[in-house]
Parts: sequence; structure tokens; C-alpha cells
Amino acid sequence: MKYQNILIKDISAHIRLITLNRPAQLNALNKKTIEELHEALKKADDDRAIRVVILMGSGEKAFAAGADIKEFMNFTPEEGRKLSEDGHKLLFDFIENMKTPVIAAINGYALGGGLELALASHIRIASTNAKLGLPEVSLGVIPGYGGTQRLAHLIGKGRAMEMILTARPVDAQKAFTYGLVSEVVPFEKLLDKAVEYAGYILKNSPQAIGLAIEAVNAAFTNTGLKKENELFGKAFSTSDFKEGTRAFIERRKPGYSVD
Ligand code: DAK
Repeated sequence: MKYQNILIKDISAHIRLITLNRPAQLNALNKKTIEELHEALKKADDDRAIRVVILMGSGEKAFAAGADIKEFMNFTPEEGRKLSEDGHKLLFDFIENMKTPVIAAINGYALGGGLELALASHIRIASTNAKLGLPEVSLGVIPGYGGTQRLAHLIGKGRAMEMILTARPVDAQKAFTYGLVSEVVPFEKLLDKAVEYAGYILKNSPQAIGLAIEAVNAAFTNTGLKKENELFGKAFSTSDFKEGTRAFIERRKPGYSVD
């Protein structure tokens, strides 16, 4: 299959690099990109020769600056709920449950859906210029691709609340301190570092790795993702959501209701 929004490159016989490739839009995740990622990830997971996948964004500026605001701003609550459900199924839950480990190499902004993509991955490393955040409430919506659950699982409820409620991104160093990423390296070394981690994985049993992913994930089974899905749809029906996304497009500060 020929892809429009992603690039595929085998770094070695066992390591596949998948690059999000919409740099002019800071690799924002639109529907097409999500579908292509699903296709490419499924192919990698079904291929016994591929034993590690590395995910990156093209360019130096962004891993992914979020879901594509321009695309989803006009969705109805039902379309919002549906896209959230499909997104979970095709990409976020899909990655989390792959038997092939996925390493997110975060090269710049990982915001909103972009950070949620990294959170669904099994290992995260970042470049020194990375900025990670869940700014959804600044747009009048909530994280809808698992962020409310996976961030809290990963870094604890208090820090997750801080990041989600303030909508403020953290820099790479703070992300490391929070346990959000395993390591921080200069941008030029990021891919090499991801390959180094892949090298450690390749020394181990592929079957045991698949089982270990399943076992670790089992510790975090809960109904929170369903609740997030429902509340995400609810946010789409608010006037704040319409105002927040319009303000982003018009490059101005949103004027939210206070009653
Ligand atoms: N969506 C669409 N376009 C985006 C984008 C995004 N998330 N982020 C950046 N862009 C576009 C900009 O509009 C601009 O396009 P042009 O105007 O040139 O056509 C281009 O990328 C370059 O961006 P800037 O000119 O803004 O670059 P700056 O260096 O000035 O600023 C920035 C970089 C990352 C600080 C800024 O671009 C920014 O604040 N971006 C938005 C970040 C953000 O709020 N991300 C969270 C999005 S909300 C869903 C489920 C989950 C979600 C959504 C839906 N459904 C189930 C429907 C999750 C929501 C999110 O991710």
C-alpha cells in the first residue's frame, strides 16, 4: 500500500521505523493518518521478522502536535464519540496491545493526540527540544484518545491532573523527572538511542516479550477508557468546544463562558 501521510523504513532486518509525515501541519493526526498508521502497524505486528517498531515525526519540530483540530472542529457530538471509538480501536488500544514493542522517539512537540500516541507506545524517549502536554481543555474538550487514563497510570494522578488541568506542556527534562520518558538525548542522537533500546529488546525472546506486554497491560484494565469516551462526546456538545477550536483557527485567545 502506498501511504500519503507516513513513511516506512526498515533500519535493519528486525527494526521498522514509521515516521508521521505531515510536517507542515506539525504531523497532526487526521483520520487518514490514523488509518495509515493502523495499516502499517498491523503489517509490522503480523510480520515475524519485525521485532521492534520505532515511531517518530518528520522534521525537528514535532512528533505530533495533536489530533487535527481543523478536521474535528466541525464534528457533531456523535461524530466525536465515533471518531474517538475508532481512534482507540485502530490506533491507541491497538498499539498498546501489539505483541511487537513500539518505541516512541519524541522529536519535538507531542501534544494532545500526539502525546496520547506516545502514551500508548511501550517505551518513550525524547529529544532535548521536546515539549509534551495534553492541552485539550484549553480548546474546550478533554483528552479523548486515552490520555486521562494512560497519563495517570504512567506518572500518577497528581501529576496527570496538573498537566491536564493547567494544559501546560512540560519540557523534556521535566518529562523525565515525571517518569513520562525513559531518557532525554539531543535531537541528532534520538534515532540512534531508539535503535539502542531496540537492540536490547532484540536480545530477548519475542514470545516472552509478547506475553510480558499482555501481562503488564493486564494490571491496568479498568472502565476508565469507556468513561473518557463518553465524556469526550459530551464535550463536543458544549459552546466552549466551539469557541475553543474556532479561536485556534483564528489565532486568538478563546473567550470561555464563566457561568
Ligand atoms: N491540528 C491541526 N493543525 C495544526 C495543529 C493541530 N493540532 N497543530 C499545528 N497545526 C498547524 C497550524 O495550524 C499551522 O498550519 P497553517 O496555519 O500553517 O496551515 C501549522 O501547523 C504550524 O503551526 P503554528 O504556525 O501554530 O506553529 P507555531 O510554532 O507557532 O506553534 C504549536 C506550534 C504546537 C505551539 C501550535 O501549533 C499549537 O498550539 N498547536 C495546537 C496544539 C494543540 O492544541 N494540540 C492539541 C490538539 S487537541 C478526538 C480525540 C482526541 C482528540 C481530538 C479528537 N476525536 C475522537 C474526534 C485530541 C485532541 C487534541 O489533540
